[in-house]
Amino acid sequence: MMNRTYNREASQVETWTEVILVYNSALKEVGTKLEILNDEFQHIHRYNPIEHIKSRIKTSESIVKKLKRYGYESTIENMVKYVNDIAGIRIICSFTSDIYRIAEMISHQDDIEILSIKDYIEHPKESGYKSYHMLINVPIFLSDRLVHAKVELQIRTVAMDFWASLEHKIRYKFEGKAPLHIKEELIRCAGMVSDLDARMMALNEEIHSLPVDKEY
Ligand code: 0O2
Repeated sequence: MMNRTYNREASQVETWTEVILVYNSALKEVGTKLEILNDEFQHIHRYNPIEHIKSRIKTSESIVKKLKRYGYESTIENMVKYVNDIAGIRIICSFTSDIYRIAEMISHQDDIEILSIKDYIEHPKESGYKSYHMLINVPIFLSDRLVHAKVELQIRTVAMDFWASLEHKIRYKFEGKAPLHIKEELIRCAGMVSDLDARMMALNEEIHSLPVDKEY
């Protein structure tokens, strides 16, 4: 079986349709892996670490925009090589501890190669953005060959996702030049999100440590 790696031998990628087919397959592969992990976790620990999953293929317009920002020509070769989030999966968890649990479970899977990790929870962005990003390389078995595709995983809590959605909307509306008081308020809200996440996690841990048959 011929081993063709999309990220490394991008020149062999023939058509846009074929590329999108591969990235779509990568989303399906990783989606199934995540569902299995969630089901098994539910079976053993009686709860789901994943609240919900959103996946998407980046639009051609956004791909072209990103390539332009990076200073590359809009070619299929460049897009496969330089745009890391053509296939993206957002995993929304209840608690911060679930994020690291999921990340660890994924990194233990032999067929997945971890290309990079960005922990914006430990090191939030200047904007206040918090999320855990993993760039992974996934094998796809086609009818006559094996190919690989990059998938960007963004793992975050419900509260982090709520914040990121509004901040994204604001950034988009003002094209990155939002009024200072809005930026400052967003940073304050990011602090509240962190506080809420920490308190909810502590509450959850306390609930789990208390016996159920005792009167309080
Ligand atoms: P969009 O419109 O969401 O697709 P890379 O993707 O690795 O080449 P970068 O910027 O170094 O480029 O990667 P990073 O920091 O991991 O960010 C990737 C994605 O995370 C972004 O994709 C956003 O979806 C999200 N993100 C990063 N920073 C912020 C932030 O400050 N606020 C919000 N709301 N989201 C953020 P895109 O393509 O930049 O944008």
